Amino acid sequence: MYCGLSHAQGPPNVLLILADDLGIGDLAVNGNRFVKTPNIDRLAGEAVCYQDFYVNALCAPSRASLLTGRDFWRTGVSGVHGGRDYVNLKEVMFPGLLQQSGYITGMWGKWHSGKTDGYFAWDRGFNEAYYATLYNHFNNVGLLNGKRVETKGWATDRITDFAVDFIRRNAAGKFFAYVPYMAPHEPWFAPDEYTEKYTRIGLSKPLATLYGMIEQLDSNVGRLLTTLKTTGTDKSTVVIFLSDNGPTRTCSRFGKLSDEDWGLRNPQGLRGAKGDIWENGIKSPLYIKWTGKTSPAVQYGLCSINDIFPTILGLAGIDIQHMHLQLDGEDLMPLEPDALRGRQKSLFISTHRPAFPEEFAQNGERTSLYHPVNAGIKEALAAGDQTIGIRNSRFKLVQQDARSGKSLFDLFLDPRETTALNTRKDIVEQLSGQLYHWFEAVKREPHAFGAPIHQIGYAGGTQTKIYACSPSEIGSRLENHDHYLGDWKKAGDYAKYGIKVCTPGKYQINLVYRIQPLHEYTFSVSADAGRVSRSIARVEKDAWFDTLFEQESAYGDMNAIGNAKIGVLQLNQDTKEVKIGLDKILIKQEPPAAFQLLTINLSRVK
Ligand SMILES: [Ca+2]
Repeated sequence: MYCGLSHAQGPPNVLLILADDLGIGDLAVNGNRFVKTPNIDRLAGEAVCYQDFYVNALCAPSRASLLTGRDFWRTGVSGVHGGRDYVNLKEVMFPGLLQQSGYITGMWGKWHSGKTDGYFAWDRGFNEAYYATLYNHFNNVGLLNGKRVETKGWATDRITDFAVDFIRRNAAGKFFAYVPYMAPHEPWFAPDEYTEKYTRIGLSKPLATLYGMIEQLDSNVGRLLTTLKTTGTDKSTVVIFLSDNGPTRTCSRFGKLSDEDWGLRNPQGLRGAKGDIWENGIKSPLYIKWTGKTSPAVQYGLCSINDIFPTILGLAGIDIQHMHLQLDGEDLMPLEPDALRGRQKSLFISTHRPAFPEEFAQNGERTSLYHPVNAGIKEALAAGDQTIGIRNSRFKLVQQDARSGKSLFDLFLDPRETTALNTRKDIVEQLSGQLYHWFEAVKREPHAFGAPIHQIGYAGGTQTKIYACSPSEIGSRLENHDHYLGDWKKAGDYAKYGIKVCTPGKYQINLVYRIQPLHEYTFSVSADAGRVSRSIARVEKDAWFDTLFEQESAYGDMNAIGNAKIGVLQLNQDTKEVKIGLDKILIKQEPPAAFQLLTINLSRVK
């Protein structure tokens, strides 16, 4: 007996459903006038509904907190791309703890916690996993337990297929099924049979498509819930539903939603959108249902995505006290009305990237994009420059940036954050003190703001890829982008990458890149005392071993991307770093165009 619930049959299964960029107001149950979400509405009607539930403002930060139970900056995640989306390998993720205690664990969909060997779901506590490539909503190509798989049709349907099959196979045992859908993340796409009804009633094309996508997501949630019934696991499974961040107003396919459409998507009129620390960026539905054990209830009281980790481990009956995990989350048990009433808690809120200090900018260094954070920069990060906030049971203090100062809102009276209170300096001072103290502590965490350590020859693997946008150090002129390291223009430019050599040996090094005609670049790649070098002057096409690279939509035209063999390097057990240097550049056409480095591919050779 624990959490006040009878527990004769042992710990329950857990079905954790995560929507992507689904706003609170994207559900009919929450006041959306047009979208049809009967399955999620029914789930909400039967579940404990948490009204004051917060997530982080973007995808990778929320997934980091979900899986580790910690404020995401502590985990090494400080962005959604540019190498900032890897959860440090020393961070403990709860699926591994479930697995160790006898659960069979599975995950299918959007991982977004690291995309190279060692960081994938199957490396981090899942018995089986499908890594879906972002954001290919149709005919998704991904990795199933590390092997390339081409799925057909709508990704939302295929993700459900994987989960349904898993639940059927494991119905007799204890399972944890994590279903992080990619819907309704933009670009918005949906089958005609879902969108037509919305266009027929006069909704705009973008909104009709979005709502079609949400309805398709909803019917797939329905399939999951039906599967629990048909497999007889309905009463032995806790269902948890949430989103990872607030809604977006802009879609790459359709542009920005009109004011009218945005009003329909955001019926509560919350301030901000995905990416913001305003309420609409960070509020999410949270529904938890255990058939036969929980009663439908509306739960008030502050809680956050950090709480999911200890709650699931509590449900599973796993004692984590002795592990000293330093979680920021707390168990939400008991799943009963009023359980959180009077909960004294402060939530710390931050946007994804840290703001660099002024002196860093004055030195002529890059301050935008994803410049690596070295020890000096980390130490110099100032709380006063950051987009951060703090929320207690009633008040929320928001610091948008250094210039705008701090604004205090009474969310009890002003949930839309329309009017900053200027008379409560005492509360501002108190919350601000807490907030700044938190930031100073977080920034000193060992994993905070670090670059990934690339695992070379992980689990005996022979082929490994380092994404060029995840360096530990770069020459100051280079510019690190979402998916490539750009602006290679001058001899002396360099990038370093942290590695761990799991399987020592000789590795063939290839560079994958974009190059402009009439340019010639001589690169060297070095590790320890070894060094190989050669020039690249065109789009070469050496043998590819990539399985995800060409599928991630951001990469564009593959004909413009080269793959050149540079040479063979010995990597030893104690090799900690690979360095790419631009030794010479020959430009036969002005103005010079920048070379873009996409990946460094390593293949072990006999
Ligand atoms: Ca998201």
